Amino acid sequence: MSYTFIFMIFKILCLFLSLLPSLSHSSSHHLHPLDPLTPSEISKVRSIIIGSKQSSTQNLTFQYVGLEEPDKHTVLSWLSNQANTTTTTKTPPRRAFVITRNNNQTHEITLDLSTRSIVSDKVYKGYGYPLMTAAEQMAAIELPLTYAPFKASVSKRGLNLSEVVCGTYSVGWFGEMNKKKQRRLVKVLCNYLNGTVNLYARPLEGITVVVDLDVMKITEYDDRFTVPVPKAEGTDYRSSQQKPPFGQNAGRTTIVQPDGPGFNITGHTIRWADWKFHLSFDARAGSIISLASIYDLNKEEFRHVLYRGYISELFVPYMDPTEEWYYKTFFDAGEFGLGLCTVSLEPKTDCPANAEFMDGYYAGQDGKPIKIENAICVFERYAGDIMWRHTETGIPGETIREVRPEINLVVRMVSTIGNYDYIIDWEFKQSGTIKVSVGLTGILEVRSVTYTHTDQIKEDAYGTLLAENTIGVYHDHFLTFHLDLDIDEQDNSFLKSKLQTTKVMDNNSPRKSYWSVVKEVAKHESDARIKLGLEQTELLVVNPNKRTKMGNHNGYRLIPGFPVAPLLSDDDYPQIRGAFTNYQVWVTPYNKSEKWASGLYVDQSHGDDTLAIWSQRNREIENKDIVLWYTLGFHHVPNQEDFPVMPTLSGAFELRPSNFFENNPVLKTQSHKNVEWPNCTKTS
Ligand SMILES: *[C@@H]1O[C@H](CO)[C@@H](O)[C@H](O)[C@H]1NC(C)=O
Ligand SMILES: *[C@@H]1O[C@H](CO)[C@@H](O)[C@H](O)[C@H]1NC(C)=O
Ligand SMILES: *[C@@H]1O[C@H](CO)[C@@H](O)[C@H](O)[C@H]1NC(C)=O
Ligand SMILES: *[C@@H]1O[C@H](CO)[C@@H](O)[C@H](O)[C@H]1NC(C)=O
Ligand SMILES: *[C@@H]1O[C@H](CO)[C@@H](O)[C@H](O)[C@H]1NC(C)=O
Ligand SMILES: *[C@@H]1O[C@H](CO)[C@@H](O)[C@H](O)[C@H]1NC(C)=O
Ligand SMILES: *[C@@H]1O[C@H](CO)[C@@H](O)[C@H](O)[C@H]1NC(C)=O
Ligand SMILES: [Cu+2]
Repeated sequence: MSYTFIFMIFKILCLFLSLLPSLSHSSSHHLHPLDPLTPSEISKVRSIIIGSKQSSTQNLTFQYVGLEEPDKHTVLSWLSNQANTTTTTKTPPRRAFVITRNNNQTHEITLDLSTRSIVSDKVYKGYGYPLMTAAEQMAAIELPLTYAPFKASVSKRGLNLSEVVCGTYSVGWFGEMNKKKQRRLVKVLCNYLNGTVNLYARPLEGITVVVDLDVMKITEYDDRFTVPVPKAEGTDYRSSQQKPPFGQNAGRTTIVQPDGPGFNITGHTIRWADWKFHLSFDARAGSIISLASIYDLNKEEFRHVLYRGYISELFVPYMDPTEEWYYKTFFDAGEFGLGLCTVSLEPKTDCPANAEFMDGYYAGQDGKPIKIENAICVFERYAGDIMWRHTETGIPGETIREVRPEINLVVRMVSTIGNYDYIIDWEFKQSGTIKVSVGLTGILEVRSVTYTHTDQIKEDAYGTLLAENTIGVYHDHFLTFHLDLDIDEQDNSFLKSKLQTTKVMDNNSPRKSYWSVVKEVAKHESDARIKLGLEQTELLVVNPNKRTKMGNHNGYRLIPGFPVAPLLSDDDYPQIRGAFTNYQVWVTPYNKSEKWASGLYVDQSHGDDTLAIWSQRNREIENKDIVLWYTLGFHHVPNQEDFPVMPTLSGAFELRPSNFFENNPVLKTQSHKNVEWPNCTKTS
């Protein structure tokens, strides 16, 4: 997929683009009940919790701080009151949900910000551990550098310790059951710089360092074998470090919007074309879209589509079962935090020139707010595509041509989890479609080997030889989305429209077969577990209580991406923890506490709180408030082109209206045919 903009064939410098107003967040606006915690609210959370613990705060760390969202009915009644200008609307009480570690215990705390009180404080007794903080990971990666056995390993390899940098890797769970013996561990792996910034390309193979995060000490160390680190040459990806020959460049490109952007952002609420939605930021999920509704011209009202949509988990298992690699089965949202790993976007490269930016905030390990500047960008995308068209030449004497260009609204964030960069786009179309795309780029996780040619490889290498001494290890990426569709109202049903071949039995038709649609309503959760690609089926969420004038049920259709199923065996420990990927589609009844497909505590979890476990209750889902879960997957067999840095590989799915409108909702959409270039200065 290519995202380009209005091509500017002339070399011009558009001064006015830099004059676009940047987003201002006045603190005076009333908070929306789904707004993320503000920096001052995060500080308040910290002081309330520290105040309540008094003496025992020495080992207190904040592993997660976020909004405790109000109940759905509270939000919805706030919203409908909001629309009624004759009543004054009070924002429901602001609450925070906090996970702390204190004296080796995980605390789950809910607190009320307006009354400055702790509503509940429970000690979690299960197996998993919360998100790791950035500060404890920073502390852990420093440990090997002063650890004598590690220093000996480095000099044994003839390397320079001051050129070694380390990173943290969650340890996973592989069947150990003794809770008493369990400790909060992380593995630390190290890489070599000395002449490159691409540290991931030069791993120090053979060394295992295990750190206990609660005592912040190395508790296990092993150096099993030595493989030389791959050479630095050819690994640098910086533009300044590239040497000729260079290819031809594409034309210089930007986008011009003479009247400024066509969207409005008030607080966290965005209005664009006929869409209205709320955009939030969370340390674990990253961007969250809520209350997306679209204005219906026929009904003259906004209609609900998506109550809440976000990435619930991102599971990345690697396929090398050897001692130094087997545990690499990451749950990036639940262990590292897609929000915590969100990076600042660079204007004009990460997002086009017409983008506006929003900052994100999260709590550091000490509970103090940390700002991610330009964490999310919002922009109108015009890629030269066609929204709809028709040329009519069948009418004698005239030719009719009607075309409408496609202009969409994109909400983008990038999460860089160590080596990998994930570009996450929520794209709204005027036709009512919401398209979600994920772009994978960044640097592959590689293993150092002695091979310099594939002909030398006689045994399983678990990956592709990408460069001399460098194996790109096979792996998957599974992104599980929480999609709480509310089509007009909360009570919805999940429908499978099966396309079935029907044999023509009589002799009245020369045809022997045709296909037709057999609709099946999912009554229980078990009816809605779908392995895609096995059947020709359309998947819909419909409102069984609402129909078009023609009598079809109002609905939205899931258009999945390429079907990708997990290949690990069901009894493999990572797959037990990642069992929510066993089906690409699940439907559950709405339950406010069932947010995280991998469970609330994922690090070292045993898979006892996953979507797969909840679904076993086999609850009723017909004509109920339901949540659709969809997993977008990638099997990644690395290619040489992915080295030393990988060109973006994209996957996407769509939620598209299906008998939601009475007719084409973009029939009357105007095209702006005569957009003039603004006053621009020629550069050369
Ligand atoms: C926890 O608190 C104790 C007592 O003050 C202190 O000795 C210890 O270093 C602390 N541990 C960590 C990991 O901060
Ligand atoms: C607005 O609120 C008033 C007072 O509560 C109520 O009488 C009226 O019916 C409401 N209007 C709408 C459109 O909901
Ligand atoms: C936490 O547990 C570790 C063992 O993992 C122990 O050494 C340490 O003393 C404990 N710390 C506290 C504050 O209980
Ligand atoms: C570091 O890089 C330099 C330049 O490539 C090389 O000469 C030197 O041997 C390297 N040192 C080590 C310890 O790898
Ligand atoms: C090791 O690296 C440091 C910093 O990069 C450099 O100053 C030092 O000279 C190097 N030592 C050796 C023995 O190469
Ligand atoms: C944005 O705000 C302006 C000024 O208040 C208004 O004219 C325009 O219609 C709004 N646009 C949208 C998409 O709501
Ligand atoms: C909501 O989900 C949690 C976690 O699965 C479960 O413990 C609880 O019983 C559920 N509540 C209802 C009303 O089903
Ligand atoms: Cu990959």
